[in-house]
Amino acid sequence: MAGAGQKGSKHMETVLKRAAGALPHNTPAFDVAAIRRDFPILHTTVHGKPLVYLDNAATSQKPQAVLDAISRYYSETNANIHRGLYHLSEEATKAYDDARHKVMAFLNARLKCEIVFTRGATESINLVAQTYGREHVKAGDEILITHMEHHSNIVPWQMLCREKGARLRVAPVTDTGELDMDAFRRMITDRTRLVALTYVSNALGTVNPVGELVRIAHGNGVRVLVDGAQAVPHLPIDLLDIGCDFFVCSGHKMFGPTGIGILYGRAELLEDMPPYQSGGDMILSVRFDETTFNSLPHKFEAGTPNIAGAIGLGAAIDYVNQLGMERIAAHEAGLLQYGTEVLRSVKGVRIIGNAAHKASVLSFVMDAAHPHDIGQILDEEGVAVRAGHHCAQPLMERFDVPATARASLAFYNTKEELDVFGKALERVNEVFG
Ligand code: C6P
Repeated sequence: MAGAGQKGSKHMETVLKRAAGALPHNTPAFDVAAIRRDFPILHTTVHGKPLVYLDNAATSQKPQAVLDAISRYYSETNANIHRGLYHLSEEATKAYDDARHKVMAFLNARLKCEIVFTRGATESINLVAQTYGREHVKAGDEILITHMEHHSNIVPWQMLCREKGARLRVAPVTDTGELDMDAFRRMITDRTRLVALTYVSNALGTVNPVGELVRIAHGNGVRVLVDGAQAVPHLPIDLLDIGCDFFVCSGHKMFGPTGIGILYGRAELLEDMPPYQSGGDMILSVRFDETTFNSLPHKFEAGTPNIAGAIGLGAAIDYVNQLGMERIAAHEAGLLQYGTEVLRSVKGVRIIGNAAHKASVLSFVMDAAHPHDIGQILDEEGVAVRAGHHCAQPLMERFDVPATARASLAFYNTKEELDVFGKALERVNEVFG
């Protein structure tokens, strides 16, 4: 499963060993039927057909445990946090704080104060660009990204470069959709101030060897932000092992609610960064002539936060922990393999993104139909996929396609669903062929 680029990466070795099924012999079977019972939406119908949800990269579905945690919070504990001395407020504050602890443990961060709650991956990247970036990037400097970034990991850096007179450089991807490692090495120069790259590409599924990339960048004294939005739902994450300086992800892609996200930053970096937004809760004291900012992570959480969102995210983490991220990765590796075979068996399909190491994304085009038409026929069959540029327009250009259709998997998907997907694609050929 590992690509050449991953060789020598201790982190990747760990991930692959775990995902390849190197689990204890007594590990119970992954009971997908039972798991599916935890997700009410998976039992609904669309156009009279059972829903086959294959748009997990856009957002994941939520287990009942998450829905219950949010409902319980609002019906039993709702109060503002860090403000009241009364029982409810203390309970809400504790629940919010517990959620932060769960995130820290889930990502294997060093300290709870290194976990900042945001609205999502997009806001987390903007936070770093507008604080760390503005402080450290000067005219003539360079920021290095890759050709497979989501717009959220392009535009904030582009805007920062414009503002500062810095240069945005883009490491190329190969025809199979892997990062060109030699080019990446060459493109880190003494002008590079920051590398920002995705762990897993949302449009190709490529898993980048982030541990190795961080070591290369750090070897040149360059800080690294890893966009983990498409990695956290599929792979066990070990931030201490990866060693990056910043890591971002979104709750809604990891079985939690929308409107909650995570920024991880090394404490010493967060400590030095100016606040992003200002207002209540991010201060220790305010006078009209001076304000003292709060300690980490509160300095970056101005105003009343998404308390219910954080609690829901904590419940989502409890849920996937009980399944085990290693078992999730192993199950999904089997599904991805099966889905790839299904796609290969359909006439006129071309898969976009054939990296040796991929996670849960099947992006493709068909001779017979435009991706939007594919999406529509699939929808008629109850199959939900995304069709479009996936907020990765430069990548579409790189592969010379206007758009792709994209099926993206989660641990609750089954081979039977992929058979329905395959049959629906045959119908695309019948209708348009
Ligand atoms: N990708 C997709 O369908 P937000 O919107 O902030 O939760 O996540 C942004 C984001 C950042 N990085 C990557 C790699 C992503 O895939 C996404 C979101 C969705 O592919 C919606 S465009």
